[in-house]
Amino acid sequence: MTLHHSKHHAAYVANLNAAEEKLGKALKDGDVSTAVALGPAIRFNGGGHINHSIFWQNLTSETTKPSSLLATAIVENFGSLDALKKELAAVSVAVQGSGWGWLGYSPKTKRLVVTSQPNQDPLQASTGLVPLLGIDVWEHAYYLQYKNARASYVEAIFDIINWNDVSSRYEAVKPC
Ligand code: MN3
Repeated sequence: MTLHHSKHHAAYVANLNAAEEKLGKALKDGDVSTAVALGPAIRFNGGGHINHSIFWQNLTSETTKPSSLLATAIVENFGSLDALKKELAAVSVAVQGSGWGWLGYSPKTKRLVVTSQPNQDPLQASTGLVPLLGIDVWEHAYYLQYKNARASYVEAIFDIINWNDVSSRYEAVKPC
């Protein structure tokens, strides 16, 4: 996790800063072609920064549990917390190649949704879902400790989920 934070996340930030600088110059120069060409780099590195910023806050060494509001929503949408974990684990493990498993909130349907995104595609900008809990299933997230056993990594990560953070994110967007 230290390497993941200090090297991988740091690289997304450094590359995003570089792309932002080029974008600023291109826009100032009226160079629309260069500005448009920077789109993929901004999506990838900006997404990497957004996703990892959520990921670190989603994790804790302390024992936490969903707030009563989130717990109620989980039961309404999935039947139980165990059922949510099972669905989120299955979707995360099934990501082809690199990507993220997500628990999100849909402002449109007012429901909790489990889904996944490829690469570093950021959930909200890509789908409109508000990200509550993200599981990084890039190999860099687990290969050092778990080798190729993505499922074991995903199973273990549920032991360190910061449900206080997930609950805060839910309560910030849920309808009153
Ligand atoms: Mn990562």
